[in-house]
Amino acid sequence: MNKPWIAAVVAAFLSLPVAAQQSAVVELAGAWVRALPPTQTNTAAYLTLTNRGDTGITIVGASADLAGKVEFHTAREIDGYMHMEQLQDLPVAAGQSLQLAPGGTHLMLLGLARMPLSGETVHLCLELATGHEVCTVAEVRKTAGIMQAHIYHERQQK
Ligand SMILES: [Cu+2]
Repeated sequence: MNKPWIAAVVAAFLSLPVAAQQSAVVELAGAWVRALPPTQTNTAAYLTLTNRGDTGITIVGASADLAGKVEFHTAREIDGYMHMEQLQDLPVAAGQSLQLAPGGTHLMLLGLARMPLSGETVHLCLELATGHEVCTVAEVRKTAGIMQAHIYHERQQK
């Protein structure tokens, strides 16, 4: 419609070779999704992301099977209660790993079409600031109790 929109498309196209190069150095490992009771419409996903490249990367978006929307959250304990805060992006410096794990930063799968079952797999993709995507297959694992209680419990054990 207007010019900034066209410029963005051209810029995305021009940056493709760089993006392809970057995706090769982003490694996703150990991805899993927490299976909650079927009445729940949201759940969390965890994984370890390693930037094996020599430049920093920024994860700006994510998507997953069944989820209407995926957000980046970080869990923090305030006055003895666990709170989740949304993060806009996840920067990962060159050579660094980012651990998305219970009790800390995680992917929040919102507006699920249905809760995935234990033993199923969920296709999970992360979008880099370059516009490229890196994807992985996450294993769905069951858990007892509600997510908040579980996060708190795991926190206590550290
Ligand atoms: Cu969350």
